Amino acid sequence: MGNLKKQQVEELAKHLEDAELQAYEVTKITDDFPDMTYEDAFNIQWEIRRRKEARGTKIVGMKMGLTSWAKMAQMGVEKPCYGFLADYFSIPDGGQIKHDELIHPKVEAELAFVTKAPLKGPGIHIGDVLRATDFVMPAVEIIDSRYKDFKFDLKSVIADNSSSSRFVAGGTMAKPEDLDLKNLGVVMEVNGEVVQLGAGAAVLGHPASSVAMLANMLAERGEHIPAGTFIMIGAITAAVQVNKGDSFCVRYQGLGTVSGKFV
Ligand code: 0L1
Ligand code: MG
Repeated sequence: MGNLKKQQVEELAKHLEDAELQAYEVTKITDDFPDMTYEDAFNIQWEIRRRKEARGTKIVGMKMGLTSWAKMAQMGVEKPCYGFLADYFSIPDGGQIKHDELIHPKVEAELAFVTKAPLKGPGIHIGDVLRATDFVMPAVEIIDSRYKDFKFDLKSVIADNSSSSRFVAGGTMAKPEDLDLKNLGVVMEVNGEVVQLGAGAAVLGHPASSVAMLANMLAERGEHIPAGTFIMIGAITAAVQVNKGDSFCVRYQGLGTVSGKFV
């Protein structure tokens, strides 16, 4: 059930999207709307998506966020969230990310699943996801909460498209049956120094669980994951803050690297 009026949802969507497009910080929206519900939060996110699509922006994928227990504990939230990926979020592997277009970006090592069959919740489980997966590939997310000092609660962050801002997909694709997804090792380097390590199981025990959770969360709104969807599963490592001039390289066991530079 939502507590916000349609006009309030539209105003909050504009408020948060303006902050994203013009790269400025705002305070978390639950400060002013303490009675807003999770449904209100997703209504705001979907309204931001509608605004972008109305301007001709293409939606090129989905992301799950806060999917590691460690990160949920770190940010003080109780469950994962999802967001959408817009066409202009995509940066080529080895490419440049304009730091001035962002507020306080952080880099996260993730994997992406690309589906070959639709996934319709509720009740989707890892087996359904693996059967519906065309291939898995490395991906790095650049998150950039629009909230001051990255301070938020779960409802505020959902409304803010789960801090989505840029992503880099690269490396080598592989069929899920050829990967040991739970044990898949990831090493993140910033400016040539190892800053984070992790394995696939950091994401909800198995990377495919994240895709299953997305299908089941979308089902709550009558939505599903169509065939051919690119889905980022959430951070395997902690998010690392980066400055202008920093470069990163994430090495994925058996799947190559993903790199980029903040300019
Ligand atoms: O992609 C993520 O895991 C981030 C989701 C939003 C929380 C954050 O900004 O840290
Ligand atoms: Mg992420």
